[in-house]
Amino acid sequence: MNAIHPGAQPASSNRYDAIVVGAGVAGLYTLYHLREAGKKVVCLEAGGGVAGTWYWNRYPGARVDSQAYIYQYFFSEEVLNAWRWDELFPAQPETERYLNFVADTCDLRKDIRLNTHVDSATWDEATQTWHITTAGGAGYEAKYFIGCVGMLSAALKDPCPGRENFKGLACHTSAWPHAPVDFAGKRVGVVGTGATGIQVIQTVAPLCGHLTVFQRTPQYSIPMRNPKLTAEDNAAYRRNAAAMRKRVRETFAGFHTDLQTGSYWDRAPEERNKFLEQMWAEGSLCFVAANYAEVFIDEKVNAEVTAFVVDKMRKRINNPELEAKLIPTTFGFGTRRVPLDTGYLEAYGRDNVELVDVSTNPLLRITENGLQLASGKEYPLDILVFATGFDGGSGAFTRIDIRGRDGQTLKDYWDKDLRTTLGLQVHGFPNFFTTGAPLAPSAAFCNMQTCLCQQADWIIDTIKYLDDRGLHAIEPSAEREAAWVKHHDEIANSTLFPKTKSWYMGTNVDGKTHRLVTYLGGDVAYQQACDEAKQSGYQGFILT
Ligand code: NA7
Repeated sequence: MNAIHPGAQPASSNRYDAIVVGAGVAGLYTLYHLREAGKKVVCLEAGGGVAGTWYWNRYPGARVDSQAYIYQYFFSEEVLNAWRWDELFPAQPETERYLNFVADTCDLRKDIRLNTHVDSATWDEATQTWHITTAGGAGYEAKYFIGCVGMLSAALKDPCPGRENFKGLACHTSAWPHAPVDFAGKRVGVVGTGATGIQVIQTVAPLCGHLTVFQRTPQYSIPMRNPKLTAEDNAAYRRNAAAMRKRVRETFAGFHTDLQTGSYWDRAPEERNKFLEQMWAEGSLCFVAANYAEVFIDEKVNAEVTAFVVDKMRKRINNPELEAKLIPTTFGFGTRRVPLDTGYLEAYGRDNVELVDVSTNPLLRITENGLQLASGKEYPLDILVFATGFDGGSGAFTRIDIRGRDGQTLKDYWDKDLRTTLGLQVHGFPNFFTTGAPLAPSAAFCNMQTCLCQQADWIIDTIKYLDDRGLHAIEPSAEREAAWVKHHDEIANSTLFPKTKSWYMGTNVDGKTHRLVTYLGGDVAYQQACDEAKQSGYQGFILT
């Protein structure tokens, strides 16, 4: 029997059927549906409000990269009928308001404990119970422990030492202050040019006195087309909601548009260019999610699409010196997460924006007055923004002390090898379920609403299956897990993704296993695999 974490002595009122950790997109959905299924459930949330990613990431320019009509939930008629979207790609405040509206409309708050950080979760084999402790000292117990902790919520630590010396504001984008930050006349530094850095840079450039961007690796970027939405647009979304709900589960990446059928080479060169132009004009991730799969598999296709994107970027930058710095040369288009931008490349044409290459002259330390590079050069700053990313897929789980059978910690298990079964369960961790975890589409390559809700549905059905049959626990066998990992790797290794360093591959975290976090067989194949597990009575899983 495992030792129970000291202090885990829950009051009887803290005993639940299921504990959900995280009140973001996946957590709110899971809470609602478990409650509808008659389970006693509580959701523990570290933040001071609901909305997960959209609670924490309130940095200037934060915005969803999926269209509102597919990022929204489809489960509540009341929400669908009452909510009005303002923008096709909603900014953080609108998305946070939406998720709060869902929490209110569905009366979720009474079962959510805010400001409750889960420190540890320990499986007790004898009683088949998870014991959970929180930073505030409260203990909870439950049969099922469900981590909806977010695939991008474990921020990387500062990229260099010395933050305590800095006289200005230094902040990771996911820990942005709630009070407004005044940029007027300020010297701002941004480290990082991923999807987040790009949103910060394009937004802050016109607001601040001087902006210094510290770039290690440039990015390909697609200009976003983001119209304001009308009442008619919203009415159409409501009319189409049932069809859209079905549609997003029929496509490769949970979007409304799907990968092309046939081969890229079936089109003549001018047709290929016309096709790429049409997709580009959409101004969305359709250029990725509704392109040909060969873009991510075939070096030659990738090279041609990359050349198309580079040409678009060159025309926007229109400055040879900047082009040399801002256009990637070390990886092909789409093998890292492609950001959507609004005037990002154009921002470098402003007099108050300076681009500093830190690929060969890295950050050394944060000083009292700014940031110093290895060369010794110091950049005086008032505000320093770390858009340096996350320990994607696994980090938010391993930062909780999760102990399964025989005291095995999830961190040790994943430090040795990052493995899951369907991204939903882990061998040795009975009745522990995950959303957004490695080896599922929801870890990265997906419209999140689609993939997270699909995973939550599987978890809820599985819980009902166990409870309806009086079963105590479920976990995948070691063989079942090995089979999923092998299948995942075969697909991953047939693509170009492993050739590029990125958070997709875990190369941004020292010591992390380099395995593609996201399952690339596509959502439809993934759903089939999940459905097969259910329909076979959980073959390959150990049920007790
Ligand atoms: P990303 O995409 O991981 O980007 C992080 C950026 O920070 C990237 O440009 C990194 O350069 C840079 N970085 C990290 N550490 C350093 C140091 N030490 N020095 C210089 N530059 C550094 O994170 P984001 O938050 O932008 O996006 C994460 C996801 O959120 C995104 O993919 C969307 O799905 C939403 P590097 O490329 O490693 O050279």
